[in-house]
Amino acid sequence: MINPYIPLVITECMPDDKGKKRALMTGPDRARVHILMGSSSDMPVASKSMDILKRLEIPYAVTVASAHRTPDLVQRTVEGSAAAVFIAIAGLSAALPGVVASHTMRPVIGVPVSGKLNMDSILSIVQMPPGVPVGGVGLDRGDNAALLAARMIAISDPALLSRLKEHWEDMRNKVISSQGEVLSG
Ligand code: AIR
Repeated sequence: MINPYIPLVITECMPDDKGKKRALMTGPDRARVHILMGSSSDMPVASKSMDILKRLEIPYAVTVASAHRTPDLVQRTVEGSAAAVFIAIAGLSAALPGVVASHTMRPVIGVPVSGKLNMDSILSIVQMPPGVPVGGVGLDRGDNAALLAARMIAISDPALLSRLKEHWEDMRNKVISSQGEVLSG
């Protein structure tokens, strides 16, 4: 039985002896970004965040905790986390980012998950009351949440900033080469 108070996955990417990146399991104190999701059904969106964090070699933790079904677990997860930034992913009445922000002074990025309505989760994240700020990205945009978290951490981490710039350059090159494909096709 998994202890729900211990984050499910904590990954740190380190180069192995062949210079290839490999994922390592490590302790919760090493995570710099903590991803919370309201349900395991939000995993496809969380995976987008994890892919970016792995690529940028940012250690992260992941916990499934619901603002409504397990509010105590949300509080304990936030209070027990050493992460610099939280990414909170939820659909429907997406209270999770706001509840996380009510338990910490660290920045929280909310990711609304798509469903039948979509505006329900978007507005739940964007319409926070004055005094409890939550940043928001687009519907299902776990990737952008991770990139925004990386930009926050990169303010005081020059090595991460250069990895972010490489990522940006790759994106730029893809656009430029797609232009060539359009012209030749
Ligand atoms: N949710 C879970 N607890 C509170 C909320 N708002 C959200 C989850 C998920 C949706 O409800 O974040 O997007 C449906 O959850 P499930 O577990 O029924 O698939």
